[in-house]
Amino acid sequence: MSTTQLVSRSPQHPDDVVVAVEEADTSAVAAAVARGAAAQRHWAALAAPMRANALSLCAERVAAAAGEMTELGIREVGKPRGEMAGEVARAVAILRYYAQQVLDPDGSTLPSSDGRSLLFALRRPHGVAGLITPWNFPIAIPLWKAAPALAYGNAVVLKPAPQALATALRLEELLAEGLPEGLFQVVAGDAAAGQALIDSADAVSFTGSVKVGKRVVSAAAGRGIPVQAEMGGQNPSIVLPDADLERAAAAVATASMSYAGQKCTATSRVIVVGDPRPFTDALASAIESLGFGDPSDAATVVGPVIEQEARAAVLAAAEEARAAGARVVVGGSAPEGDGFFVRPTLLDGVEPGMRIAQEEVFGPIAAVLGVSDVDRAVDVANGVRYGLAAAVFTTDLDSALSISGRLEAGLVKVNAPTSGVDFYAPFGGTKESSYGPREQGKAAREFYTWSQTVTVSPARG
Ligand code: UN1
Repeated sequence: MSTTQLVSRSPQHPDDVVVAVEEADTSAVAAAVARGAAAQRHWAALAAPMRANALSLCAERVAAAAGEMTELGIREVGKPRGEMAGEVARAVAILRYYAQQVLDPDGSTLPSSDGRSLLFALRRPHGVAGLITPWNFPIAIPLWKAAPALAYGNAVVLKPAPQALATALRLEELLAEGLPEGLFQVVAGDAAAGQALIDSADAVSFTGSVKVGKRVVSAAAGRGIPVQAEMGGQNPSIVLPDADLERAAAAVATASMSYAGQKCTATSRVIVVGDPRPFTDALASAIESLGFGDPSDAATVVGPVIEQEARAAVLAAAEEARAAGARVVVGGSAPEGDGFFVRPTLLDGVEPGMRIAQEEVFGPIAAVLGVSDVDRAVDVANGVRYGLAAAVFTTDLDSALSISGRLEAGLVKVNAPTSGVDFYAPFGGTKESSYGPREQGKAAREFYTWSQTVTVSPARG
């Protein structure tokens, strides 16, 4: 039998192989799910305070390894130091939060129809949660799925993106210090392993592209198991004439370019109401002032993109937009060298129908679209198939409230970057960006459990 090696390379130094392991085949994935199922039966039967203690221990293990995980993330996915350290801190906070959620009410009582019975509804775990995660948040996304899955009594089998495999494998070792054996397992693989996981898990949670997400959703639905998918975005930031120009420019620069724009919540369309020139100038200088280069440097905000194809896609998107009539304001080129760097790129003169304003590039590229009024801004903002995040920049409360209410986006920010989420708040989008129940916060319980309604009537009398 032939085996395939999965290789994860550092995007800033592609010769640096971070990890190379054998790919799990279909039967290895099925075996992991079977081990998870056995472990889950004991785990779900444990007293809740013991599950809470185990998750707290996991949090402490990850916290103790924070420096190491930060270095590994910088090396493996090229996330700049400040953001990577923040992500590891977020991962620890997620574990601590769900350790306590274990002890939250897990159901409700209802009045009985005869006045004598006890009627209650409670939540029960599915069994083994299959998690399929991207490389861009190599520790936070696996944990914002795994922590609630575990807290509510499930086992987890995680199939991370190959580009983030080393970080996931190290996370598996750290969690093994807090959890019973077999409860949190990582399988190394690509599409075939993902399919094998969908074929054997009891619930599937996915984050990644719309194209893959749609396949995941239909495969899981075909088996009749719960599925949620968080997919792409084409996120707008609307700038009104009364916005604080400098602050708005700084926020949009961060939202579009930090971590080289590789977030499903990144701003890729900047919709300016009125004359777009003053804001475009302010945004261009805010972008040019962002630290660009080596992600291990604490001053860096924009590091490399994940791989060669990603860099080529950014350059091709800029060139295609230019050919369609847009202007490259800054960037549009790649520096010499073997790392996958591409300069933060801002385009203006973009029309809503252009591909750059419709599809996700997933890189450090954003487009300015000028519009005449607020109604047009809202129409343009909503005129895409995605609906994940949107922002409005204004100093007028009425505008903020009325525009927020008209935006087709799961997350709306007023005077704040589209990117950046609070792990204790519901997270997800609308339209083609998301499918299924919300992630994170208390909302996660709905996905990782099912509801059972119980009636207990008196045996006598
Ligand atoms: C963030 O903006 O902090 O894959 C989180 C992504 C999103 C997470 C964004 N699911 O980029």
